[in-house]
Amino acid sequence: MLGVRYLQLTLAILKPDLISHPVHLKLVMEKILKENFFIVHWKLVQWSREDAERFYQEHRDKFFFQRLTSYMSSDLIMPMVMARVDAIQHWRKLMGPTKATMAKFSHPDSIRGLFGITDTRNATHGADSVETAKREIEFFFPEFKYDEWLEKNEEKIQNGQIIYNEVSKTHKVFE
Ligand code: FUP
Repeated sequence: MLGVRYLQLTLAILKPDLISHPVHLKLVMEKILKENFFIVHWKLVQWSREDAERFYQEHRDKFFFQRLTSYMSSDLIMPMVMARVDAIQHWRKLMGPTKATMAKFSHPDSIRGLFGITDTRNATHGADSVETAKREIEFFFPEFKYDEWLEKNEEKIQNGQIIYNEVSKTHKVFE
């Protein structure tokens, strides 16, 4: 396929408070499906402190770095690869502003506005560019080939050859 891509992939993380709250988790998963994201891969991971520090290294000089890496390695997290038209920006819009304490007032219907607890415990993460999405997908799913996946599946998805599997909670592309 030549020219502009129809689909984009992004990397989301559902953070510990969301994973440990089944009702909130279910609502977020429903929101993801309602907003026409395709769930390509997900897994549950418990990070070591070092994993969290490596992932968030761009923030190592920020005042919240210790708090952030301690929180993100405190319990299970759920990284997800999701596909959609304009996936990166759309997921960020759905999440709302980083600072959940503000989001509660400015974007009360956003995921962070609804389920964020503090500016650190802010429910979800989302890649902010294609480059970051590729790097972050590689971080969690090193076997996943970003460009190859789009190349192989984009046209099939456009033709409707995709189905959501309620058991695996992922979408499957079929022939
Ligand atoms: P975002 O891209 O919206 O996740 O925002 P940032 O990359 O700026 O921040 C990454 C993470 O740092 C946030 F998700 C939570 C944490 N953080 C804080 O703990 N306090 C802050 O004031 C800002 C960010």
